Amino acid sequence: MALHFSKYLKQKMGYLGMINLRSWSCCFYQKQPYLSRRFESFKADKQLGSLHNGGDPQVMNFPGGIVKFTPELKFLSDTPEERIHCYRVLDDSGQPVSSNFVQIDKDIAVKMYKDMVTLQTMDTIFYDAQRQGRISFYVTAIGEEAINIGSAAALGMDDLVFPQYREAGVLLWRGFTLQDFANQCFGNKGDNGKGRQMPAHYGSNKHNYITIASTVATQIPHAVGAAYSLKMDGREACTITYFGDGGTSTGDFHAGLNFAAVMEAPVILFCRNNGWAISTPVSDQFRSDGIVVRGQAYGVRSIRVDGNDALAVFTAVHVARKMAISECRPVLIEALTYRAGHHSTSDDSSKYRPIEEIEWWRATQDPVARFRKWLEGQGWWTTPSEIELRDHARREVLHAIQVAETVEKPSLKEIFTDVYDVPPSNLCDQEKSLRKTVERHPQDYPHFLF
Ligand SMILES: Cc1ncc(C[n+]2csc(CCOP(=O)(O)OP(=O)(O)O)c2C)c(N)n1
Ligand SMILES: [Mg+2]
Repeated sequence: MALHFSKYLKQKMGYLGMINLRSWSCCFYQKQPYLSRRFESFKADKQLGSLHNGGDPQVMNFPGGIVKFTPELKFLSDTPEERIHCYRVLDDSGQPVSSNFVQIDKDIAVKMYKDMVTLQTMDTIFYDAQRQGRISFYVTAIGEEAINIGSAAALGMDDLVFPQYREAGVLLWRGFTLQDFANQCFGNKGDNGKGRQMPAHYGSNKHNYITIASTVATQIPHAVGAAYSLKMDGREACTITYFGDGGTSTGDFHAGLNFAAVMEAPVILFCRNNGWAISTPVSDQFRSDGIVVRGQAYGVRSIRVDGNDALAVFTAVHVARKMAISECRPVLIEALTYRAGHHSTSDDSSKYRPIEEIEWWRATQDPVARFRKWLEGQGWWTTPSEIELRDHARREVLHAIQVAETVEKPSLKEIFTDVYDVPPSNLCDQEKSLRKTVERHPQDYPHFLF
């Protein structure tokens, strides 16, 4: 993406000597006639206005825009009088509370539900596979199935996804098979990443899903830059990036939001506020009213939604996507939810939060059960279809694991390929040293192929 973008700029810069700036900017924006600067005073021909107040002594045209004066010495409050409301469509029992949502047809709704159940099943079985020592690591999306599938269903396949690590469901929705997931987790020859990543760090070119890097929030600037590139190319697509509440304490989050706002990048910034960043509760993470209020501070349109309500998530992303693409602007979504599982297989959350809290969320706020009730209310789902789906999903996941276990690992030489055209000498030395180690201790490396 970055390469493509710099090539594009070079081409444009090359032409600059031949055309005037006005026609350059016309060709630049021709596919987005709706583009306009939101801060008038940035325009060069308006700069004169900043030298006076247009005859009104109560205002001043500062470089960032016109500001009114006040004799009142008033600090902005640190807490709002009321917290930002949370958009919801379905109540806890799956009943619509209003008709203010984007209608979805039966086929899509049923696929959404099937994928939510498949994700839940995959998570449960893969988690157990780690406990049995068959894979080394796993991270579940338990409790966040509506966020995963509701958002994925509202996107176009050309939209690029920049995930954190709890969004395997987006990839599932796009057609990554259970066998693909299992191959990655077992790091076998069928893994796109050639076994170089930790389990559950998926990536797929084919599905426009950028490979997961669990260095928290690094994906945010990437998504913003890629969105900017899509805009430059006049593409009818946006990017979406997911991150947790913990991710918002990084510099990357703030740099990303600011860049997206200023450069008017068509990106959906999707925060999964699940209450916890491993053992850090949100009360130790920030003092603001969550994440949604930060959007306005950066000049980004924002909404807070119920992350356990698949219809609310679908609707918010559907509308955000339209705004991002047609108006060329970023949109921030804060989805309130709860991480109903442990952080990962390396965690035991009962050590830092009450079991009753986890059980309450699982029992009363399960997004899968809520969406099922709505489907049943529509007459689109029955108990026999539920039994068949769960049985089918379970058998498919177990089969995928059994197959993945028997597929051989990528050869050892693959560790050293795909980065350098001609590997540097230190890498060649490392390869020699690794080969010697494996030869000396074959019992410790039974799966290595030379
Ligand atoms: C830059 C960076 N710092 C620290 C970590 C260690 N770490 C891994 S996950 C995590 C918590 C992230 O929490 P959050 O963003 O809320 O996502 P969640 O796990 O709740 O989905 C941390 C601190 C990391 N992976 N990367
Ligand atoms: Mg979190």
